[in-house]
Amino acid sequence: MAAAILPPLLALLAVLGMAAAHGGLANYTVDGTWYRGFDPSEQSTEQIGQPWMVQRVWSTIDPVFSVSSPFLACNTPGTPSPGMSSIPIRVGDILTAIYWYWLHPVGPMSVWLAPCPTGSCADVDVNQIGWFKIWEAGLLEGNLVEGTWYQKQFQKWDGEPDEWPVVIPRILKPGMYLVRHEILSIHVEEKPQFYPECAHLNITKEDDNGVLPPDGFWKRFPGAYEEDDPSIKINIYAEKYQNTTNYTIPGGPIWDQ
Ligand SMILES: *[C@@H]1O[C@H](CO)[C@@H](O)[C@H](O)[C@H]1NC(C)=O
Ligand SMILES: *[C@@H]1O[C@H](CO)[C@@H](O)[C@H](O)[C@H]1NC(C)=O
Ligand SMILES: *[C@@H]1O[C@H](CO)[C@@H](O)[C@H](O)[C@H]1NC(C)=O
Ligand SMILES: *[C@@H]1O[C@H](CO)[C@@H](O)[C@H](O)[C@H]1NC(C)=O
Ligand SMILES: [Cu+2]
Repeated sequence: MAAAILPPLLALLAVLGMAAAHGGLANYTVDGTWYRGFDPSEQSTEQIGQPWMVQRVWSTIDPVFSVSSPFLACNTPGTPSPGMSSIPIRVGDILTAIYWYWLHPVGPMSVWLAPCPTGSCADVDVNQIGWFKIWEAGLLEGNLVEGTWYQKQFQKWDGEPDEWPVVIPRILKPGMYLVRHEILSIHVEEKPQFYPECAHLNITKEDDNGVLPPDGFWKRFPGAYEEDDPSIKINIYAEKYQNTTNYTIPGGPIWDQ
């Protein structure tokens, strides 16, 4: 299906020798400052243990297929890199995720935060802590197959890095947080592909009046999604969706205070 929609880009990637149409979150920027993430295509020994690393380790560009996988939280393996650092950012600032050659056009995207209770995100078990969603985007216009999804719109489609900017909520309590970016691609019928990556944030605020979301916004990974959720296990090419121009993003409401 992707081949039918995207011949020029696939041709470009064939030239570049990138056979697999997967990708991931490479780097982050805040206010023009770049923070480097993990690159699964580079030697891990040159990245793990480096003080500049802000992202948890993900060793493959392949998706996570199961809503019950422990790697749904922060990809595979999702472990912290020893001595890694965190991205300094203030509430109200824009965190921009930079993706390599993202290629899938269909499915929702979401951003989640989890406070690190001990103040050190390296000690956190990403499957045990509570996450809340701060941002999401799905189908912007048109139908499920040919319509414009944010996932299609955020891409430059010429091989250049793609940018995904998100504001840190202004009333958030400052502290150390994990940030989790997730792209869910649903272009293959009833075989959802989850692409999560996590980084560590040091969120600051001028005063101490910040808050956390109330009950009802907190989720776990795995746990946030049901296998039989019709938004996740979906065949977008089914005749019954022919004229459907709405899509319910899974995972519950966003906390967008
Ligand atoms: C991410 O940063 C590294 C190191 O600066 C750079 O080599 C790479 O091209 C960047 N990737 C993207 C997609 O911007
Ligand atoms: C977070 O940032 C504050 C302000 O710059 C700094 O004082 C603190 O040491 C940082 N904490 C961590 C764990 O990096
Ligand atoms: C979709 O709309 C077209 C044009 O109105 C109609 O012919 C078709 O039967 C509709 N399909 C479904 C599944 O409702
Ligand atoms: C579209 O909206 C209807 C009514 O709210 C809902 O039942 C349906 O599941 C939605 N369709 C999709 C694909 O999410
Ligand atoms: Cu892919």
